[in-house]
Amino acid sequence: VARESFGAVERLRGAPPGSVSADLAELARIGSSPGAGIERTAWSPELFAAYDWVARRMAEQGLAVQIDGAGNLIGSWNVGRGAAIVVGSHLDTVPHGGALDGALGVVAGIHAVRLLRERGVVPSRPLRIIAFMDEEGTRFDTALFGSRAFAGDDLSSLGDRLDGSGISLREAMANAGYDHRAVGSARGVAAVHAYLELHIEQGPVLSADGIAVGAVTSIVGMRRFQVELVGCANHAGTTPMELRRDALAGAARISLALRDFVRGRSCVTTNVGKLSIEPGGANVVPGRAEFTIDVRAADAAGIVELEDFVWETVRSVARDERLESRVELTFSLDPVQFDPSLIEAIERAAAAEGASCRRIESGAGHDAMVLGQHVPTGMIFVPSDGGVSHSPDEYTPPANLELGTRVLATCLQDVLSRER
Ligand code: HGY
Ligand code: MN
Ligand code: MN
Repeated sequence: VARESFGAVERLRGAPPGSVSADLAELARIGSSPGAGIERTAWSPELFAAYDWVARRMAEQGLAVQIDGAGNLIGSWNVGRGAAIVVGSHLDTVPHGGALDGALGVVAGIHAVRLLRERGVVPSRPLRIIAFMDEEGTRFDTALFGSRAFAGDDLSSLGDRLDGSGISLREAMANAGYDHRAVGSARGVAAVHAYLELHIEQGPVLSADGIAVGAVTSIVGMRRFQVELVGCANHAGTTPMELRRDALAGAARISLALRDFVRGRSCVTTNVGKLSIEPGGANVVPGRAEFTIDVRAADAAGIVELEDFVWETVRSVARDERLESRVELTFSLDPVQFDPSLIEAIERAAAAEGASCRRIESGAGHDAMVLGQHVPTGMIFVPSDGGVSHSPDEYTPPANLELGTRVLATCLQDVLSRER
């Protein structure tokens, strides 16, 4: 259940027309419902309505607009020569999401083009603004789908993934006019010179310390699992406690074991965020539980250790509770370090714009963690009020959104003028 919105979008709406903040408030109408925030899941009509809105904004800035075979929306300033500089993020959201996660990076990219034109900058290379398809993975557990396709990863095995209503990714793509077999055509990373992404921090650090800009140094490694436990549904009043094979009890034990394992360690997290049990009666012992596990660690050794712990914990709890278990690793990405010269370029750009800046690690995943495995990559964070994100209350003051956008534009200008 979404929390009551504190009017985050309304506060953005008060910003001057034509500003990044006002544009984000307008975009936030698409997929929003009262009290429940914004929901634009992968391949949904809401997401494509957002694409239409953004495509119009791209065209207004003179960008050539196309959508590739993986559903990535691309606006190109076809100028100069050689490999392109790409600015990206995403327009899909989590359930009950906010107005800024992802949307900021795309809208700010378009405004950065506007600022460069106003400053008379003619880029020496093509500049592309990309909204990557399905960063969140909310619907099919296919996080970072568009950026992984763009990077050339083989995603052909994901077509059978089902959403909550039993529709496969292949079908959802077909319904939207896309062919799952053509995803490979989206490979485009070879023609990228560097990648930049502006995003809200989604954590409390910058906001608590009153810092306007984060120069991101790294992103945590992530693993996601889908787990199924099968016990035996039975009468809740007559089945003796010691004879039960309760799938929910197993799921709860696993969730708590993971939590206890990472407590007291730094830079590691675990989360069980989706759980369903069957048959689902107040007077029936849960016979089946299905749930997700998301684990993250800042370094490579930490993520390997966590992954091993997940496999071992599910196995041992299932044995102890006399449950059958099935575990599938659905997503795996290693930690990424960003390009030192781009981190410095972001710091220079912040200084040039008079913005306070500090280096910061990201505990959230981003399209930049995919691109960063292939090309020089940098990320700019702006503060999240109270550290709130993945919530309708996600908010960053308009002044910070505009400042972050200027830092992005200045950083682009810097990178373009240096020709590394
Ligand atoms: O899951 C994440 O960290 C991101 O928000 N997609
Ligand atoms: Mn997110
Ligand atoms: Mn995001």
